[in-house]
Amino acid sequence: MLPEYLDREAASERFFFWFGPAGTVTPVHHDLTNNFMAQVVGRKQIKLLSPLNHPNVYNHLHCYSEVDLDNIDLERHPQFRHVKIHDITLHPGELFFLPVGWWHHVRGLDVSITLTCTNFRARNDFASFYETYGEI
Ligand SMILES: O=C(O)CCC(=O)C(=O)O
Repeated sequence: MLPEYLDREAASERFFFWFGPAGTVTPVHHDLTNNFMAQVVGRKQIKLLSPLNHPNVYNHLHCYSEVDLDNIDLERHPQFRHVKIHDITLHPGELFFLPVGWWHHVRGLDVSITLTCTNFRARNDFASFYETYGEI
């Protein structure tokens, strides 16, 4: 439970369970919390983009990008050519710290179970002052 970092009392509301077959995709977006991603079963591929890429990711709606990372169309999204993508594979038993604002596209490489923990002891609600909530 990582008591130095996570608040056990808050786990039931701020813990997320991701379960799916190989090939399940969560399209590129950023979160409004810091996350720990705990990989329990199977592997996950994470394509990670720093928040510095924000002007080039075509953030058309809330925290989502218009760009399909599986099929990048540079004619439609020319600014995306400036984006650096970091490729990470998360294995069972690994814990990944995903900082708030980092863009991520996630694919299950196997049947996969991931727990996402946002129940940090430190303040972790960055949604309340997120100005681009809704259509932009
Ligand atoms: O594990 C996944 O498929 C997606 C997790 C994710 O995108 C998130 O927790 O924000």
